[in-house]
Amino acid sequence: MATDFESLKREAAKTAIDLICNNMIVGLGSGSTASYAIAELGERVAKGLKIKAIPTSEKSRLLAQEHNIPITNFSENPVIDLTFDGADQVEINSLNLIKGLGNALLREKIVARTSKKLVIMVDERKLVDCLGNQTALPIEIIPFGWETTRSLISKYCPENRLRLKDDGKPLLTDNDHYILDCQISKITDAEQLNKNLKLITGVVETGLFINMTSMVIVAKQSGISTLQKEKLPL
Ligand code: A5P
Repeated sequence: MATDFESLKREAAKTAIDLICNNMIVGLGSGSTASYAIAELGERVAKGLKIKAIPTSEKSRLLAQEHNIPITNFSENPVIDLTFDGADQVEINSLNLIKGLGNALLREKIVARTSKKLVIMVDERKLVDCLGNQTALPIEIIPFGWETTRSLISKYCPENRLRLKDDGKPLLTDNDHYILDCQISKITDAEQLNKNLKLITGVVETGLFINMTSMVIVAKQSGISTLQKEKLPL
């Protein structure tokens, strides 16, 4: 029987939402798994759960509004208790991530670094021994002079291409930036690569999330399992 990955993502999303308690400030991730979680959170809010949320993309903001989830901001609430989000790849041992396939990596990283706990929800296809290979590493860059930024990035990631929309024009993120998708067969030192890329003027952020993950909820056909570095109540 074919695996129903959408059901697996929904299961992971429900497990993440079970971690949310009254009065928490909650970071809302982006992408299809996070959308399931936002819908589930909306149901809990309708039943009386009291939280406030900070979304990581305009799409997630709209979804949260549709589900009547109260939205807050960093001036009212500078610390987030828990953020749930998806990922494009999870490195099993380190829990380092590649994120940004859905264009939201910059806000996702700002929200993640402001969160006491970052809970990642994935199905088992996203788990890897080493980051890279089939999943491109997205890098958010400033449109001005992007060609020159790209040639500097090429020193570390020679195989890269500008992310385009269906009409062939460059995709603009929620922050009006471009994204460069870098194909790297094996990212053996993600921390150093992230540092090197961030030193290039014109690079705004990379999709490498290093030492940020508190817990990964993995939905498999055989059930839910968790990977974590520190103990969290489930
Ligand atoms: C958004 O920019 C991404 O970081 C997403 O969190 C990531 O692409 C996972 O999305 P899915 O849950 O749709 O796989």
